[in-house]
Amino acid sequence: MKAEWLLGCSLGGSLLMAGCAQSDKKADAETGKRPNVIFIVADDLGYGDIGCYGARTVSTPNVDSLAARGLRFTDAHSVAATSTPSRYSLFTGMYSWRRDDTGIAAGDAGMVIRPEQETMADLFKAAGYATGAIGKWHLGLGDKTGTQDWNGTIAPGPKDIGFDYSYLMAATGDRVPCVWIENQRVANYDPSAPISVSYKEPFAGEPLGKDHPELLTKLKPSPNHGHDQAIVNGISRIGYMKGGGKALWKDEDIADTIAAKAARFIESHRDTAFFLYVGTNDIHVPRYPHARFAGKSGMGYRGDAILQFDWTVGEIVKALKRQGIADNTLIILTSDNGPVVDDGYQDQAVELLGEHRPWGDLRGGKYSIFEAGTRVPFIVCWPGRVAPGVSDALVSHIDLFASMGKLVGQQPSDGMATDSRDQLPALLGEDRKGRDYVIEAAQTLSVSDGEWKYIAPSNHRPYNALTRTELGNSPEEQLYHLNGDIGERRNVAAERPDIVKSMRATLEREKEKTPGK
Ligand code: NG6
Ligand code: CA
Repeated sequence: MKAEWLLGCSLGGSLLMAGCAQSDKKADAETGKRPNVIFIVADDLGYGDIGCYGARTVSTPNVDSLAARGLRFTDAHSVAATSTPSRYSLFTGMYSWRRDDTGIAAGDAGMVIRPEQETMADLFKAAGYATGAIGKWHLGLGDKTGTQDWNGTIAPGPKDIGFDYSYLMAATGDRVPCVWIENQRVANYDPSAPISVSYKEPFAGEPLGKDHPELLTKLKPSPNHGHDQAIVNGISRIGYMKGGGKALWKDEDIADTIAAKAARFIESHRDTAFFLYVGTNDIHVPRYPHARFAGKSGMGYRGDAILQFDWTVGEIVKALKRQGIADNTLIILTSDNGPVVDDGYQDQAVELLGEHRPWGDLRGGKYSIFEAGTRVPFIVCWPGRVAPGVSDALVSHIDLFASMGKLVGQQPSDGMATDSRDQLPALLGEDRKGRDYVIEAAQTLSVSDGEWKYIAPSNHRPYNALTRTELGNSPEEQLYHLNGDIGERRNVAAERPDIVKSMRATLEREKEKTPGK
């Protein structure tokens, strides 16, 4: 890691850096130069799912207030249309599609980001920040698939890629193991119920959802979606699991746990600069919100989960205010990928959707190369520094690595984060243009410059009938004029071969870059 101290601390050793962090704290608070940084990454929250992005039938006052005090981006993108590749790119500043092993990770996957790869957490740590990761992980734990010791220390883990503290779900709510993992050990571990996990075969004597629907007291899987294996908390999951006892999570308490752990991290680091990643479980399936929210949106559990997400945001902001550090904390709120309505459980999301449009005016959704797959809510709130407003700048999660590096005076080491560019001026509202183009990934790749969007041909199926998603795959090249056709309805590739040619070339140039170069 190369240090580039912009903050008046040109010191090398980590001890000295820590001292520098302390002594400059007051000055930093005054100048707003060394903010705390919190990333709130929602799961599957769509472009149209929150009030400040146009939702009318569900109310999100806490997110809206963050947007009103901050900068709301209209053209911000995750790198990929599912969680693992999206988060991989966000943390590493490398395109997930340069590797073939960044697809949706199983709950017993090994670390997708290896210890030798630099992450944004490493960057903050080198700048003297305390670092924490709370909530949804989905980037693998341990060395190799299926080899974790769930009854001991799981290593390598977040500590090896820059996070001092972690309190995580290994994968998703719908995947085993259904336990919290704190600093790489199962939290509230129950020695009377040793944990075994398998994605290959069931454990003798453990009932499965597909054979025992009568045990599915909280949620049943949607037909043909799977999610009918291990049963935990009256909900069947993907994967097999045995044991856990009192360590097993209760889905209705997951948001409370995440909010409480985030608040505790904030409180215990009020006197140190910190970087905190909060990955919410909301609004991923299984959606089973706390009774405080259940039935409150009128849209079923999906809408209730949006309310619960909004509440979580409010709790984080409240914790900052209680500590008097809200003005000097930079919050980035975004989503890992676009929305999906039925993603595997009978939660009435489809039936009760009504007028609500999770994707806003965009086409597609989670899993799709159309805009709704990766154009995501993105709010930057830093009251001490960023003027409130709306920005149409073209921005991507890929640039958070280099931009945060710029913010804290660190550069990636050679060969690291090579796809990431410093876009701090755009993130702070000082540059209204942003990137020249963004590249998005689903089963194929696309490139967009904000006005035009080119989708590379793909022989994958065009439609996911289970989730009712238009995936955007076509054996033909596609070109859409987003200015005027934001819904990607009219393929104008044949009319504009000049633009097709230049965008195809841009994509090819990016693909030819060697990772790490
Ligand atoms: C899919 C699951 C879906 C969800 C997704 C991951 C099936 C049929 N569907 O494979 O329910 O878990 O993976 O979502 O198994 S993500 O947002 O974490 O990427
Ligand atoms: Ca997701």
